[in-house]
Amino acid sequence: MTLEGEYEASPWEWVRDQVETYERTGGREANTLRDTDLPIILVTTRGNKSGKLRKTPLMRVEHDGDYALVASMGGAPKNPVWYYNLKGDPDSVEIQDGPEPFHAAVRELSGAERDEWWKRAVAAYPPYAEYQTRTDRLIPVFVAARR
Ligand code: F42
Repeated sequence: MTLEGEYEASPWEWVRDQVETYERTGGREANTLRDTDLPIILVTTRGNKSGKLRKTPLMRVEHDGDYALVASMGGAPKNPVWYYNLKGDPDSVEIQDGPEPFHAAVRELSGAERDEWWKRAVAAYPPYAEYQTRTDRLIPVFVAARR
């Protein structure tokens, strides 16, 4: 299934470029975080105000076919906007990890389940641990499963 709606690119140039190249090459290029060899995925959400489709690269944290989505935003004091998009419309989500996107169901984690996925997230991308020390908010973690 493909989400219906108008796509609005990120205002951040490096993010916009990564999304464009990843999609154009079916994930063969622009599939790592810049200056690293750590893999990323693309997540499509629906804007909670505009209703437009937004595409967000995130680090790839995969386990048994499910993915953690870590709303770290580099340890900034505020959640990224896509956090609110996911909360507002958790049914309008697509994940791309390779050539084709797939429709996903997401939910925010808490307690032991969050702890378990947080460990996986830090194993995949160690700077998440440092990001947590920079902010008072508990960095939100979602799990996304193929529908
Ligand atoms: N960010 C993370 O939080 N975690 C990661 O693991 C991560 C990895 C990563 C890897 C590669 C890469 O290129 C980027 C990576 N990022 C990661 C950054 C991530 O892709 C996002 O850019 C970042 O998290 C910020 O997300 P954001 O949703 O806050 O994006 C801002 C810049 C943005 O797009 N703002 C738009 C704008 O026009 O200002 C708004 C987009 C939007 O969704 N608007 C809503 C709407 O309805 O359309 C409503 C807006 C509102 O006012 O509520």
